[in-house]
Amino acid sequence: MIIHQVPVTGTDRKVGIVVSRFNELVTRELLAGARSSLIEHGVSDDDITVAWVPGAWEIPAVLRRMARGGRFDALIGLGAVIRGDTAHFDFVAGGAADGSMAVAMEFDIPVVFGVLTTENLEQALERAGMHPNSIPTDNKGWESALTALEMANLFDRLGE
Ligand code: INI
Repeated sequence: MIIHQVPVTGTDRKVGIVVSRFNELVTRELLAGARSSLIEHGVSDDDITVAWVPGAWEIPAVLRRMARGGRFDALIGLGAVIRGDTAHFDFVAGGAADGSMAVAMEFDIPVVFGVLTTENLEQALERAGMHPNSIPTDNKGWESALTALEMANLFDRLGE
């Protein structure tokens, strides 16, 4: 049996992050969590590229741009779609998810879906690690960074 289980290390990794401004109170915490996590796992701050977009709907198009350039080992989309805010929750959340997956498939690159889809703001704050009792790893941005590094290492291990 051959088992591939790779470490979550980020030395020399280049990571692109697309983060949406909608619900920025939440998304800036996701971004802070992702950045801290990447750095803690060995990624240089200079190797992290961040692009802000208006809303989660816009994330996939910018992920695609980043993927097309071929400069990144992994990409992360960060956003917060809150059902209470919108009648078109399903369209925005579904479009962001489907579009992000399409980029991963088209360009054969790890794309992490770090877009919160919650019923209300409270749930979103909790998943961004903003609850008074939260610890850094409760932040989904932090978790997204770990996923990105593990997937980049796994892609390398598996080769073409
Ligand atoms: N975008 C979000 O990121 N989160 C939301 O909760 C949201 N709501 O509630 O509508 C939202 N809408 C904007 C959308 O992402 C686009 O920016 C907009 O439709 C323009 O294309």
